[in-house]
Amino acid sequence: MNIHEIAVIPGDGIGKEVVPATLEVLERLAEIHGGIKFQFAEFPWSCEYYLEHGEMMPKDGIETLKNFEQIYLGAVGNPQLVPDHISLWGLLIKIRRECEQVINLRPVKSLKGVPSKLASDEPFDFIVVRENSEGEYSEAGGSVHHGGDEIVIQNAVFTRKATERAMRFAFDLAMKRNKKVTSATKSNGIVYSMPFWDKVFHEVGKDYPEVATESNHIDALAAFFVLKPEQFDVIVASNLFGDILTDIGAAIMGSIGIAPAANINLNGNYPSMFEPVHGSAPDIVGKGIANPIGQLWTAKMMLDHMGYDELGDLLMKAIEETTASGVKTPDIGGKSTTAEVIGEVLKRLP
Ligand code: GGG
Repeated sequence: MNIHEIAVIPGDGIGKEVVPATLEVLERLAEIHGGIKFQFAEFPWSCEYYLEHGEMMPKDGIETLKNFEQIYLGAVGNPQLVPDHISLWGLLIKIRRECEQVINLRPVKSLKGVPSKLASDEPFDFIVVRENSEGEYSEAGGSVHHGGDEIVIQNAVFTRKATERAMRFAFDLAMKRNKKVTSATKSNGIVYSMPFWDKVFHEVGKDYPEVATESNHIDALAAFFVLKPEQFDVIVASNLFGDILTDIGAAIMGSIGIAPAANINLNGNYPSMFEPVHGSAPDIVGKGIANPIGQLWTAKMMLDHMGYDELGDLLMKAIEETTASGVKTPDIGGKSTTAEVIGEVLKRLP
């Protein structure tokens, strides 16, 4: 029996509802496989933990996580309790950085039975490669003249190493898909980092002559997400642009409740982390109607990453059969609860 140790961080809000619900599905998939077992260790790190301890995770939290194969996370943030930048940098971004999860992968795909918000019914299936280690998410900057005419400077950081790494990842991925990469830029307005981004994109592209390339300014690209998403294959974007684009991606899929994400450690020296795109959704906490599909699809990404593609495919088939059957939470036009969706997915596994 192959035992896989997974660190589980439900986090805040609906993370505490969808994470435990989906663990049951992962356990069932391990049973179907027959030769593996997931050993889940749950950590209560969250905004409530911060109120009690003055920090989002203990001092040795990262060292603890590094002992696990993967990290399975729900949602982070409760602005009623802790300012968002403290909770995000104290947990989510801290883990991404310290576990060297340098690529954030976010599929954007139309799902059977989920009404798209778009005018056209044409299916779409693309993936955003988000640079996950630097860019606009940086600690570089500062502020002066507090309380008066304040001056605040926030620097974006773009290194050759991380930019090229994200580009190469995107091109390698495109080689396994439909051989097209679109770069999200804004080099007409942002005069240092984005022309550099374009230059690296162009240079790396030369190593992949079979891959078609295009560069779109982020504002136009955001509009194309809505107007003609079927034209995309792989998109490469900086940290902030990728974050914004994938919320639009989730919206065109039908709901932010169904969008998955994976933070990938490329060296295999530390765990990768799997978390849905959605946040803690305080408005629906406790109602039992949080959509578990984003978390389940995230579990599929974790299974694929671990080399259990056949289990990931079984899970995805069960998810699509469930949404197509009409067993759906209200955000995607149904009347079902979180538990009912999970029950239906379990029923549809062999
Ligand atoms: N599911 C993880 C989560 O709670 N994300 C909320 C969020 O604001 N994330 C920002 C980011 O991905 O950079």
